[in-house]
Amino acid sequence: MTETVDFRGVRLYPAFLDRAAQEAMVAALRRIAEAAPMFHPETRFGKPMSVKMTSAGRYGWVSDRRGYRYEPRHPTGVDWPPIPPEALAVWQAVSGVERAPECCLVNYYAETARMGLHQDIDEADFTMPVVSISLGDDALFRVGGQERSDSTASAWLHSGDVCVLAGAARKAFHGIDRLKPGTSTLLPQGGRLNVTLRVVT
Ligand code: MD6
Ligand code: FE
Repeated sequence: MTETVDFRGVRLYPAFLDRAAQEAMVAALRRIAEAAPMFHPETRFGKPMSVKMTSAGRYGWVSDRRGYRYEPRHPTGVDWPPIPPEALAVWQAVSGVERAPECCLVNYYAETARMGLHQDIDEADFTMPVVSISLGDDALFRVGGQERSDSTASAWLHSGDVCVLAGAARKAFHGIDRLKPGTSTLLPQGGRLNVTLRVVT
């Protein structure tokens, strides 16, 4: 059994994926991006987000001036590709629930990309966890409480780490303050991939 660490109610699985498993996951994510190309979403205020994203699964997460939501198709109209077995295996190992994920959101962070403090609250059932996988450069992960004004704490996420937002932490505010460029050799172009798996409906 892999060791876990409790970080502000978030369950961390350090080095859950070994190098070979990380490489297999990256290959699976490249196939997703070939079928459903990465795009820079806009926030609902019309500002481009610094991360690029795409999805796999029954629903993909999209953002534009119409707001944040799940859609059954990529913005170009193509279906999202299926969630790869490598990602399903991580979900099955750590989620603790019977339901299968319906969305596999893939975020790419170039060196200077970040993600502001947010809650994952576009899903219907908050008893279902969110499972996240980090690949590539180290990232400074900030976690707070259920109110934006709650105090926060930060920890570095490394390539191969998995984290689970469940229970009281399911609606915790969280974000990525910055990357530490050059800390991983996994992605030839550098940067970081993050995969989040969720049940949407
Ligand atoms: C990231 N993660 O690690 C951003 N959301 O790049 C998230 O926004 C996130 O790590 C829900 C659950 C776990 C996460
Ligand atoms: Fe999130």
